[in-house]
Amino acid sequence: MTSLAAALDNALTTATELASGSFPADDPYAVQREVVDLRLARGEKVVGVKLGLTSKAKMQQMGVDSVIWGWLTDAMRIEDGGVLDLGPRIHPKVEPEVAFLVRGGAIAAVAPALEVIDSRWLDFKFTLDEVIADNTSAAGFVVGSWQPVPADVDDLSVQLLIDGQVVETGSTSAILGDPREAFSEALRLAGTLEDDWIVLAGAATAAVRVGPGQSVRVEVAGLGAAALKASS
Ligand code: 0L1
Ligand code: MG
Repeated sequence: MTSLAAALDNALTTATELASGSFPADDPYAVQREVVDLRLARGEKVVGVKLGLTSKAKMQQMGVDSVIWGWLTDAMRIEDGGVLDLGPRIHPKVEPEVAFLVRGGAIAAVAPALEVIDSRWLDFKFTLDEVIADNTSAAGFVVGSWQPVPADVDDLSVQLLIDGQVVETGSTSAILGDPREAFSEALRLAGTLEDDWIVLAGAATAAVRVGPGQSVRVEVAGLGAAALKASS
């Protein structure tokens, strides 16, 4: 086990931040796998994968031109309308996404989704290698009702609401031009996608900090909504 994986796992389980630059990471995806294996050793199960940095804005911010990916586990899942426990979080943010359901290595259905990201790095500041090692900041997710994939899934309007107020608006086109591209990237990067896994395609807008007691909702035109409530 690398010292970086151990430090990231400690940051996760104690909700404390690590200072960027503290550890070298020769192979950030190998460290990421170690971090996820520690979660699996505690009884969690892989339920899918997520894509990150799928919008041009986020890629430019990190100075990269390709997506990153990480693992989703059952412990990260929050039921639609359920509670995000802020107790074990450091500085959580929410972002509006779409999720795909996998069957036979292909897309079986789509749903509106929320991702909760919570970097284990101090002040959400990190290098690309560091955020990859940190399982791409994955912390939680909500998936709404599965729907057949509409023909215009590449340009559906998306709204993120906090306590009933719209705080971000965007389009599914912000996700690699077409969120189905994110599914293809997930398949390419993960090598295999198992039946009933969830693929979180990436954010349609910037992420927004979520605080105690806040209600968070994503609305995707034609797909419906998904929601969570942060604990107080
Ligand atoms: O899901 C994401 O796009 C997050 C990727 C990591 C960068 C971040 O934490 O903002
Ligand atoms: Mg995301």
